[in-house]
Amino acid sequence: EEIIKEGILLKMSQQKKKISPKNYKERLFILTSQALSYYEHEKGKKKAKKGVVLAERISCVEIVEPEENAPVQREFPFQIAYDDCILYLFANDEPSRKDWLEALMHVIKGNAKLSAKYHKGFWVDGKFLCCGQTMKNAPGCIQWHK
Ligand code: 4IP
Repeated sequence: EEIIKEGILLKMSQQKKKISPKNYKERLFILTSQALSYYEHEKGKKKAKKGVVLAERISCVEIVEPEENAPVQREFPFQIAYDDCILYLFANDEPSRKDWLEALMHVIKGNAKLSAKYHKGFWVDGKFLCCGQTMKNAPGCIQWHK
């Protein structure tokens, strides 16, 4: 499978379980036309696979409003919404975030069910900072200009 984009990004734990910790891990991300996969790495060298998001399941890719007083490594967040999950990733700078969003858009543009709306804010402590909804899969609150 041809690699469209590859690079190291910080990710927030997806907190799929109620008791999941909220933490941040640096992972090597690899995007193909089929999927976004992430791996542990050692100085950029690919190690164990930690997860995968299938391209066809993705409904939205957009920036997120950074948290207040975000540490430098979390100033450029973006989100990948799929199934009932949101994967939050953090680029090093604005150009890198823009590149990732463009590459992801390219891969998902043909998807049948891209969302009309999304959430500008993070989902933290059981609710969205933007709209206060408490379900992680709550419909987006503002228009997504794809
Ligand atoms: C883990 O924390 C890692 O952050 C996982 O990320 C994450 O899985 C887990 O979230 C979280 O519990 P510990 O390493 O402290 O156990 P990674 O897979 O990149 O190592 P995700 O789903 O974010 O990949 P849960 O909710 O999936 O358990």
